[in-house]
Amino acid sequence: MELKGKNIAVIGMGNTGLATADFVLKRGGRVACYDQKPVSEIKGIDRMKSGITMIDAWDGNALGGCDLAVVSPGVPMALKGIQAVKSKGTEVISEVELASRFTDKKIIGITGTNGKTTTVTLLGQILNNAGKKAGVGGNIGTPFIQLVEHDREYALYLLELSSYQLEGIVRFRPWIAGLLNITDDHLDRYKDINDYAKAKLRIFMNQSVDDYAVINAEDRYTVKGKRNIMSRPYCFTTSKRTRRGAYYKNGEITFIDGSGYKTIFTHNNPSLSGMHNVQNTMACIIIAKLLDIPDGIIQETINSFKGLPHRIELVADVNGIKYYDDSKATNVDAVVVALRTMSGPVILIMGGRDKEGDYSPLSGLIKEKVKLLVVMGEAKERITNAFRDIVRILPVDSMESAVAAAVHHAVRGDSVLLSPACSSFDMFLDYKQRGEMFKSAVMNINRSAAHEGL
Ligand code: UMA
Repeated sequence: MELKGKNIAVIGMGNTGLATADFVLKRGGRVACYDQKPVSEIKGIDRMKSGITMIDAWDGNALGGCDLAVVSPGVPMALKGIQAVKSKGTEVISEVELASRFTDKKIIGITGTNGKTTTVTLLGQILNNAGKKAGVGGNIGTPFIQLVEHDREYALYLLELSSYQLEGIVRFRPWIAGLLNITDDHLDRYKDINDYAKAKLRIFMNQSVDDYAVINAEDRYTVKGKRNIMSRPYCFTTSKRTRRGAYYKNGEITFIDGSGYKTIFTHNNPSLSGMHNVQNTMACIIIAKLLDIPDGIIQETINSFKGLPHRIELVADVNGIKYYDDSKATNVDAVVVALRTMSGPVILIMGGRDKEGDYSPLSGLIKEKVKLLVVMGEAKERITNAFRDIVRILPVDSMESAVAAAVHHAVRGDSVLLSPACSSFDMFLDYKQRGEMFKSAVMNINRSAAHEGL
């Protein structure tokens, strides 16, 4: 694809927009950018010198003359301005689509509501340990377009893909596409879960019979979506056997390739505990086997994998009270997973920016395990309304107050769990900052407990 002399509109100037603008400028294109924030608040824009025009009023007409518009994941495709650009006949795509047009390397794409980052991280380590030079990025952090800038360094790409990124693909075609699960999320952006599932299932839309689909056989929406897939399916399951894919029983994962060939892996690393992590590990095993990675390397990497920060991360044990940072739990299903792994009474900290999902799947677990629910952020009221009849609720205004309230009510044997079920953008930069604030509040207690000789 030729970018020289082309007028490219870049919508949203976060990490994706900045990397896209950089990429286009380096190839001799002209860039017109839009962001709802004033230019003075856009970090990193200064490093781009000439060739870039900022548009400060967004009505779609301002970008009417562009050859192509590249939309950042956080900017909804349904925005009026974007639809206006489209209606003028301009192609509107996501950055992953643009990046894919500049590489011939094979792509492994992983999507799903939960578990994407763990799966991509574990698989990235398996590839690395096998000596395969993979560019790892996408929703996990480094924009794909930034990796493609160094295309020659990579043998293949491993991408975490969000529904937002998949909304804007046209020809993007992963050689292996993995879909881990689909549960309620981002319903502030999608009409309903079917609409959200449709966006996720786009990961398979350009695959052919030469490609592979790695699919959760126990997820209602992924199984439904499987019917329309052209590529070769490999399923993973924890409750039955499969003819081709992977299944789990009593601490063992069996990979089976459809011809009768089987190989067995053990799964007993505490950093990968919980059935959700068994599923993530099975997806990794299937993909690693498709890549002909030796069993020994796969097994060793699974055994030595350390859990990720902000995912049911045990941050402290003070006076017999355990503190868990699960800030990455930005939807209801992730909180279900976290609560299932807790033993003993739980003080749960929830809240943040509401995604308009249904909180009721949490009712049973809250009734059974949660002794106090501390709520914060914009979703405070909706969460309170959902659970006021089944648990004691305490509203707070900051992370420090949330942790202080939890400490006040906790006794030996309890767990304090930050698992918000919401995004963080109402009070924090992102889920990482939210998790760090929780950790530092917990560490402060830890210090004062030590000081008081407790
Ligand atoms: N903006 C607008 N108009 C809007 C919305 C946003 O102008 O209507 C502007 C904002 O002012 C801001 C910019 O767009 O300046 C932000 O763009 P962005 O939200 O796309 O953020 P990026 O920094 O480009 O990060 C994105 C992903 N963010 C989102 O999808 C919200 C990052 O995933 C990803 O790591 C990065 O691209 C690289 O691929 C984060 C995320 O929260 C982790 N993802 C969601 C999730 O995991 O649930 C999908």
